[in-house]
Amino acid sequence: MEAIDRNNLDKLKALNNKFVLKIVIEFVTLCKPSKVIVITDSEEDIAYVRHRAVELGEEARLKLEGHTIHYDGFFTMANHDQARDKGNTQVLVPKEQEYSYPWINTMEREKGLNEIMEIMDGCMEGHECVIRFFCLGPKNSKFSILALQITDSYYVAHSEDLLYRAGYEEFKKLNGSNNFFYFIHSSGNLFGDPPVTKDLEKRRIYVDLQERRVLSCFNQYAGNSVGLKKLALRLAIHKSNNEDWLAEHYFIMGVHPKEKNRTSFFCGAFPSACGKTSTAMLPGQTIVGDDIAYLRVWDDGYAHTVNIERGIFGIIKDVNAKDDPVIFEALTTPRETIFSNVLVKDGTPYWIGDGRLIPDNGINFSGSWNKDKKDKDGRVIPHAHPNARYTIGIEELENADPNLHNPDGVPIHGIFYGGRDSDTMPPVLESIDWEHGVFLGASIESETTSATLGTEGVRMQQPMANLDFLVVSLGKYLKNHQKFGKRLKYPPKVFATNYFLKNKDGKYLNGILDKLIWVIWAEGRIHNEFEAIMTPIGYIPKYNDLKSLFKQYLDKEYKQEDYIKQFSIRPNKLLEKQIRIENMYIKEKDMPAFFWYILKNQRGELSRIKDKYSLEEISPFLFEK
Ligand code: SPV
Ligand code: MN
Repeated sequence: MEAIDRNNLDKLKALNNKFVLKIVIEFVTLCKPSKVIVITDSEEDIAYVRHRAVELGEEARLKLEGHTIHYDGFFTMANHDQARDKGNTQVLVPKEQEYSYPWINTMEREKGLNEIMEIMDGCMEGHECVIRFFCLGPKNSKFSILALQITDSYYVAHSEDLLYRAGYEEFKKLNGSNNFFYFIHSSGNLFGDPPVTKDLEKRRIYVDLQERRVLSCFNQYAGNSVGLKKLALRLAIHKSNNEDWLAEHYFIMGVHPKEKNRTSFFCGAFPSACGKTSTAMLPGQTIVGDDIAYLRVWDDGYAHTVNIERGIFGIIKDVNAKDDPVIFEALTTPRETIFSNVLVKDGTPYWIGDGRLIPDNGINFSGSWNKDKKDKDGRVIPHAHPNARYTIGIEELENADPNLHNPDGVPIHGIFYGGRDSDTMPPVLESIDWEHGVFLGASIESETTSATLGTEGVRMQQPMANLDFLVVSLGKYLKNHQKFGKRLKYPPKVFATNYFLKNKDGKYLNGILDKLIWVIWAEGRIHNEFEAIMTPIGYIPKYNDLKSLFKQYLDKEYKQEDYIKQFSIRPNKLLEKQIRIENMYIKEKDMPAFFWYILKNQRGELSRIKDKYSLEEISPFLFEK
């Protein structure tokens, strides 16, 4: 290994871990970088990463102190690297398991490894290879898992500093064991200024469960490249579902109702671009995490959870002073922030829905841009990508929860599951018990967004908003949820939310900040402060409670007619949904029995009220006793 000099080799050797050395040797030999740089937890090493990302052009400085811009590859509106590539993400499994999970892309392990090793042969030629060590979760915590990242992208390495906890010193404490995840990433050959991946057709993300590693190449978009994010989530899902804990696509927030002097903690799973980060960042509340959580049954009878990250890789669309005041403030003040795939004009970033005048021209993800620009297929190129992102550290924020690094995590009192659903589910609904909550999470449907490649606006099942990352069967996953709750003395209350209901003219029935009211109502329910109305699908709020919450929190007059439109039960739509859900789950071989029991009961109840009222929309008042 001539690529590594004495100093860097010594840093590796100091870990006293033969597994780390073996992995580094294997992949440096395969990928053939010109130089290997080992980054420890020292300020100096971390500053070097930040500096090289700019020096090599993967990031460029913006006007405000600490702000940089990064672009991912773009050829046309249909061919780009601006989102997660689900199609080329494959789970490598033994031959006999191939295709046995209908919702998971699987590939025979040996075949997949041969293919990707061939693609990765020489993929780092002319690049520096960065070796990094992180801790997924707080240090000295039962929850946490260590992770090794090898990448030839300084943007990836820099993003990981903002998003994860340093782990070089933690690796020393492993005492030579191989108890860690590892991730190999290469952007592949680059072209242009800024340098982006050239041969996107070679993009692959292969999840090797057996070796607890993910190999990812010919991409830069963080959802594909940053090993510790969704790639590690997939490995953690495998581990947790074969043990007794949960690895979830959850935010974690502290909810602080006015005049109550108490904090309740909530998790929430929403498919990408469906209001997840903005819920966790609601005004007056605190954020522990916005994307990935590990949960364990704790001695006090509650589920405890930690954020495995310490930063946010958030979507930057419709973030403006009015609708998302906390994030907007964070993004328009000096601090270490990486913007990606937005428009830059005179050193200032602009994104979709930022409430400012859009400049006529500038630099964006397609290069030099003007307002009439179209791609080769004649499609209009917007000024910023709808899946444009920002990366910041949570501690930077005023609303950071003080428990972010608590090794015991926080006790969870409630869980939200949400989707982008224009016509079926009410804005908020409470489950009857834990199993019904698992059912609610399992039956989330959502219209596709720009966060993944492919057509937008297609209704898809999104169990626990985690389907994209599942590497075990849905049946096994749901049974693990069921069992987890059964072991808790105080299982969290589960709520389904829907921020995206529309009226017949396609206008949203709710304002963007209305979600604060659903959150505060749910928090009150945890403390038995509000009554609720039982419907065939679960509990919904009473009008008078919402009316006072709207007044108290948003200074808004909440009209009864709005309540009726939003909270009416739609038997036909709901029955159609039940059929879609059944059609999906019928394909799973090992579903838990409670799921079918609840589905059957609900269907019976919905048919009954459909016959009783013969109405498309049944007013919530008709269910009030
Ligand atoms: C998501 O899409 O759910 C994200 C961003 O959190 S990504 O890293 O692309 O997964
Ligand atoms: Mn996510």
